[in-house]
Amino acid sequence: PKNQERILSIQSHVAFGYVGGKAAVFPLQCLGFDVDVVNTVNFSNHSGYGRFGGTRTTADDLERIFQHMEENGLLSPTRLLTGYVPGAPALAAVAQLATTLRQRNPDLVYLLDPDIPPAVLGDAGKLYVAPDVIPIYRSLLPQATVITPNWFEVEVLTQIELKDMSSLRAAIRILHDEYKVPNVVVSSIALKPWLFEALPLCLRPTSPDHPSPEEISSEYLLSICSSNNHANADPVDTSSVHVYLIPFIPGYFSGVGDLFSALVLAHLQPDPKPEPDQTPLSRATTMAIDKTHAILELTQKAAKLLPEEDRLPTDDEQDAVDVDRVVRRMRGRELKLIQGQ
Ligand code: PXL
Repeated sequence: PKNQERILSIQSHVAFGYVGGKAAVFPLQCLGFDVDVVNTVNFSNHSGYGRFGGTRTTADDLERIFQHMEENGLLSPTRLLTGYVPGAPALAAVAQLATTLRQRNPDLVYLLDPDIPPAVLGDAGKLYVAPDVIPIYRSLLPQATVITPNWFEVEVLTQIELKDMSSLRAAIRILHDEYKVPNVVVSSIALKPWLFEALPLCLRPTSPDHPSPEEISSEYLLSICSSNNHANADPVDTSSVHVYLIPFIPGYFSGVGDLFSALVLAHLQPDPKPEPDQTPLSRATTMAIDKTHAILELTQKAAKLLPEEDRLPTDDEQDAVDVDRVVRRMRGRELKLIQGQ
């Protein structure tokens, strides 16, 4: 069936390494999709290196590319993937295109990764400032088939502070009901004590060496996916929620979320007969988590074999004065996508 499937991927490009489109396109091609690629930035490497540069694609340039593709009849993807888009004008251009593609094809499978950079201001704790991309993302949400926000992005989009199970439920419900997103995946959630306590006993991890909830919690991440079953027009809560417990691989890796989102999109098959207890989204999320975890394990294993200077631990003070040190560490932590294909 993939023979007929064409994904339009709109994400960042880096010359060296694997984030944005570089983390998404090759895996999608390996899975048999034709992928059309529009670059939202053209950088040397990802921003975690400390030194990076290149150009951002302007809204004008994006519109020109979309317009010429349109004139040539090249704009009929079956799936759409949008990731990091720098700045409100460029994001508005992407939003316009997504809306057009959705109107043209109600069956379009659109994965929106709402990348909202946190701005930290002042020293009176963390004060997050709403950048001008937030209202654009909110207006774009109803076009999406599935979104993959992180914890912070859920809080910003819904304006709900996630501090207990009822606020978490309320936030997901807002995404389903108010913003009409049928499928939501929140990946990489730190297993906070209140989340740990909320897990059913059969899911709660135990560790003989680390018996306290805090210690056990630090060894795992949670992912949550939720699908709304609005098809039967039932106004009561009919969502299916699945929770995943993932062994935590420590360290700073970039592009993991971009790889994960691409895999969720690739494996999302509207299946009339999923396995019992599965939904199309939970099936896709399972496969995406398995594969992302395997790539991360391979990446970590390879990083451990590097010469010592290339696997330096983070040291904020040292890193601030020695960017070369940061570069060496980052270079050794690029995802092993090719080796793990
Ligand atoms: O989502 C990762 C990512 C994507 N694109 C660019 C980045 C990063 C992470 O650092 O710098 C340009």
